[in-house]
Amino acid sequence: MALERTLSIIKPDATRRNLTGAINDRFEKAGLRIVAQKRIQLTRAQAEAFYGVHKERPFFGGLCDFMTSGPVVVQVLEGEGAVAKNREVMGATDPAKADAGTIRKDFAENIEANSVHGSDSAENAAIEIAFFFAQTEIVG
Ligand code: RTP
Ligand code: MG
Repeated sequence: MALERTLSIIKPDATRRNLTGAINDRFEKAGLRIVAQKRIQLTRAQAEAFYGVHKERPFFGGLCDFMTSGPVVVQVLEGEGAVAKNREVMGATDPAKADAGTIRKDFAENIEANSVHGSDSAENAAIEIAFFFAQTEIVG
């Protein structure tokens, strides 16, 4: 499997509860290397643009409210099959349905405040990484 990169976001419910280090520990123990990272406050426009694919969904407004409710940590994770590996470590969107030992099972509050985002394909990963990072900010 090829070395891949994926975009991860530690969401406001997790930064609020000081879980950044605990979540990063899960990534690193799974063999994902954090090759870029910054803590930022998303603007409403950034949240709406980032989640533009969901704009017709009923949860879109609430999701943008939540994602701008506090700081997030955006990061680039690198590893063999990083996109799928990260989704595996994150667990299902709804923590009630997530497997034991996953980040969402152990830390998420509910289906919306679910602690982490991870790109869902290599193609979207490239788009999402470019949304937040210049090439010079990523050091593999
Ligand atoms: P993500 O994009 O954040 O990695 O999560 P995902 O692929 O597992 O879930 P997705 O379907 O892309 O949904 C994006 C985010 O929207 C919120 N959501 N709320 N209230 C709801 O029913 C609902 N469904 C989704 C979650 O924060 C989800 O991660
Ligand atoms: Mg998604």
